[in-house]
Amino acid sequence: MVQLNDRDIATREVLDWKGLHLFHALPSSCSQKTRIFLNLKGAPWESHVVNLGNNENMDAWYLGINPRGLVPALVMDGAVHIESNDIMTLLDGAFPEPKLIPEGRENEMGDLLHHEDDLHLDLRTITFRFTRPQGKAPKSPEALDSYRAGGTGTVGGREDANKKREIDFWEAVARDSISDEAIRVSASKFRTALDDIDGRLTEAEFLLGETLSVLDIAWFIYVNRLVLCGYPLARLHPNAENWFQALRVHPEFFKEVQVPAEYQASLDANRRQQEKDGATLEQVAGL
Ligand SMILES: N[C@@H](CCC(=O)N[C@@H](CS)C(=O)NCC(=O)O)C(=O)O
Repeated sequence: MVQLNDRDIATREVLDWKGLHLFHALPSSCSQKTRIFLNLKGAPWESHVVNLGNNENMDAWYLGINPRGLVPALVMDGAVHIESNDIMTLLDGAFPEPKLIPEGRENEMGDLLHHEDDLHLDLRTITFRFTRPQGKAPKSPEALDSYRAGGTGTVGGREDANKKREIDFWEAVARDSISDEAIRVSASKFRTALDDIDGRLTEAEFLLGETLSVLDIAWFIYVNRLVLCGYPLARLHPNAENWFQALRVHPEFFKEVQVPAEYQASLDANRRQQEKDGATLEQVAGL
């Protein structure tokens, strides 16, 4: 569980905030997860939108709240929590209705969420290759300098390696763009994970049995993103497709995955270009 220590936090004003405050970005997958979770809980929360397109997450003020410079981050009665899965786990205790981590299965859930989180950079790799035109560095050198310089750099009182991992990722994308091989590796991890999910769904309505859990929320969001990138879910994992479509119509889920018309138009233009080049996700990854 990642709760920040007092000395990790440079933006001191948040220590006085009462109630639930979520820092999040509209199209961010990890933010979508936490918003769906909060919708299901019906818990009151205050929204603080962080614009990733403008690199607001890399400025000193936000890094003073989350030294990793990532969204989401939760401030609850002056305590700062980061990591979307940890935030949902914490809030499941604080707002027990409906229970979204089944009693007695906390350790199993912890392992399954850990596995999901391990795939996050793979999701980002696929996203940045298939949802935007290639050839332009996603983060400017100036933004990365600000990212390097801001915040305490510690999490839980210790030097944190995650920011460097993020900067390495953005620099590698700027230098080498995202190779076909990187796509094959990431897509194959998802194919394996989704085979497992498909198997689980032959026997039950949800991933952990007959009731909805945090694991469904987390994988719903990953699947949503993969489908947006052109992953052939219905062909490869028909049970997962049915589960995904059934969840998607629920208002708590539906409203968080709406794509603004302008963004959809740019996704469609990218897809047409990929089709012309014979370089869709299906083709590059050999799915
Ligand atoms: N393991 C973290 C990952 C958080 C993360 O990578 N968030 C992305 C958005 S989904 C982000 O903040 N990206 C920063 C950027 O795009 O500049 C979590 O689950 O909260």
